[in-house]
Amino acid sequence: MQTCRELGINTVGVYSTADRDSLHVRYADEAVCIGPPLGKDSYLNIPRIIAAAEITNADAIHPGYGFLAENADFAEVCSSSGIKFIGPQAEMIRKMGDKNTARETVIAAGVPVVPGSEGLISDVKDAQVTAEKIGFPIIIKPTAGGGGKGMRVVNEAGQLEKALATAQNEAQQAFGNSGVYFEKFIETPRHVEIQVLSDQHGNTMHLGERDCTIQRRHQKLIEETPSPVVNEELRTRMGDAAVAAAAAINYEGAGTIEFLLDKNGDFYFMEMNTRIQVEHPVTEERYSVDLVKEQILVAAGETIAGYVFSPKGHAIECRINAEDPAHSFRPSPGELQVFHTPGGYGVRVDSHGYASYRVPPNYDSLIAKLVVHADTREEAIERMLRALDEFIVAGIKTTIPFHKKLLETEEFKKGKYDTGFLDNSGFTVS
Ligand code: MV4
Repeated sequence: MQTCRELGINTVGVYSTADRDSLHVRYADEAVCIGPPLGKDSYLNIPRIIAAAEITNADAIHPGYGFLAENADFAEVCSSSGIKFIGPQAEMIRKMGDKNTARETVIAAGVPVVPGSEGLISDVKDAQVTAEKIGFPIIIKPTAGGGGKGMRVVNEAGQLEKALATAQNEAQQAFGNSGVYFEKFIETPRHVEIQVLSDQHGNTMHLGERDCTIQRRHQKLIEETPSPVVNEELRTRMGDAAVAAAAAINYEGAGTIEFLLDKNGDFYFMEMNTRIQVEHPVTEERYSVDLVKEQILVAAGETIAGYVFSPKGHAIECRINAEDPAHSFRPSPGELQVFHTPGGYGVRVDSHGYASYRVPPNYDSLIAKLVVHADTREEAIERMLRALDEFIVAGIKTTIPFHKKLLETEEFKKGKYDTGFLDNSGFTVS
């Protein structure tokens, strides 16, 4: 909505009854209530959203980064209703949404993947033979999953039969699809993803990487660019691989190719996110680009041919969540009695909150993205610590104390951390 205001495009916000007071409702030129809090009755209800678009005469829908943002059926209904879905075509979402199909698609495009099964594994015999060939430990992944949901590590042959059955059952329960595939389990990797942008004319480019290794139970907490462990040579190789993956499906829009980076500096395709992501602002800061504006322009048929970026400095995002880091990050909804956001040179806050706003208990706990940009990583860390000190929230618990402590650790300062850091290192906030 902020971008549209600058572009002279009028906006309609949709909201559930739990979100009446959210800032997106006030930023919109018009707002339509689409139902009660439960997703199926509002934000996941395709007919209600299409109805809201039709009564307001909307030309296009920006799906954001949750709910229906990667729902191929929704993209298809938009298209057949004459509404431009700001994102890729339904077929592209479908191909990348099925993780085994995505894997096969990028293999054909020459993108490196972790050694694994050829296709889905259904029977125990096939599982044993394939796992022995790959070598333990292996990881069983649901093809309809993503973001780490429903994955299982198997350390030895004796555990395989039971693990396979459990994984298939859980996949069926969670996704309505029991399909699973195997990969060699990479120990303590880093999560490094590449931002791509494609237009409708066959042009694809990448905008470098984001290091999203600081996660807790598959929830990212800090993202930064550039990655402390990616040099120009590696960036070029990962960027080329990401562009090849997007080009393989004739991609359109902004997308992210997720890679695992192992201790030896080898990288492997994990999955593609066919949406703008929460952490896109760090790329915006380093590349001086409004990625949402680019999404809208390519959706309108503009070309990206001739785009040249001059990345500069270092950007870090801390996710400020309504959670209590001293109590296992349990949700902490409620009124923002005080909400003083930091500012000053190189500091950006994206939020739907304000003082007196009540964070509802219904949805994701993210209440603000605190993003800093500086010339160097060291200065960015100092700037972030300064901004975290200025950020005052009262009435609820937030992840601010967690970030203050984490940014002071030697591991973070040196950039020497991996995906096991939060879940296994014993790092806590009291
Ligand atoms: C893996 C892996 C190790 N080996 N695949 C989790 C999220 C999903 N996108 C990929 N995930 C993983 N896939 C192989 N073959 C370890 C993870 C993983 C992980 C990856 C990135 C960041 C944090 C993670 C935490 C646990 C597991």
